[in-house]
Amino acid sequence: MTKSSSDKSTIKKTPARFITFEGGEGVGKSTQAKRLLDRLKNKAIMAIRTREPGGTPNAENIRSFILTGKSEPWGVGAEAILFASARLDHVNELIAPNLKKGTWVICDRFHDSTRAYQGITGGVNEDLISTLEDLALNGYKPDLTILLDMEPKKAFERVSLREEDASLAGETDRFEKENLDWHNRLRKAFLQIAKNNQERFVTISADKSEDELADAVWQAVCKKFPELNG
Ligand code: T5A
Repeated sequence: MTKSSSDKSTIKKTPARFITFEGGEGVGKSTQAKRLLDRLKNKAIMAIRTREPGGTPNAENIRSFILTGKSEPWGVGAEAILFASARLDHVNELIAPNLKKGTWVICDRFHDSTRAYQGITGGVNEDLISTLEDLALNGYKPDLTILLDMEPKKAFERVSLREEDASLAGETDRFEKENLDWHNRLRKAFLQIAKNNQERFVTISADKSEDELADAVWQAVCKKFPELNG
């Protein structure tokens, strides 16, 4: 194959990768997931963006049940099970089929969120979290997880700007109402998970402009998957 014809076709043939974004509320995960999708598409890579909880009709139903607060009286353990149920459907119906056909998958939150929110911060037993993880992932562990790290107080300032829209849509996130101390513990939980899984995680400070952050994310993705450098 000549050098001039190799770039796009080589990239298209790279194995499909599974990339997740994690972090606290409002750190910019959704924004950066979109930006990464655009960059991959510019490289002629087939890719989709999805989110958790959600991503499939069944999982979106569970999302709305949890985030509108209906599951709160059931307790944090039941919520961990609900998140895992949504995840199992998401993996089986959307993530696995796409990876199998060679499409990269970018997911806005995944199993590390259950470990951080319901496990370390919420107090659900670590063994139960691991069992739920095994069940829900069905072998589909992310190849790369990007943790966007930021002081919760600053991230809340971002979230507050669009709070009005969120309530109009009828989906007020029940976890946003936890106090600052809880969110500081959540931040530490994510950092701890990243430290325990260094082969998979890259932690990036999210306290920068959208463009700067998009560049930092792209750099991390290219470092992990050098085939992107063509
Ligand atoms: N949950 C989820 C669990 O408890 N357990 C689980 O297992 C799972 C999967 C999900 C909730 O469920 C919990 C966690 C959550 O509480 P969600 O609505 O998906 O609910 O909540 P978040 O994931 O936190 O989504 P957010 O939209 O609140 O945060 P993002 O995606 O991190 O932030 P984003 O990109 O939407 O940006 C927030 C605002 O900031 C602006 C954006 O325009 C937007 O207005 N912004 C920036 N502003 C300045 N500089 C930047 N660099 C910016 N980037 C974005």
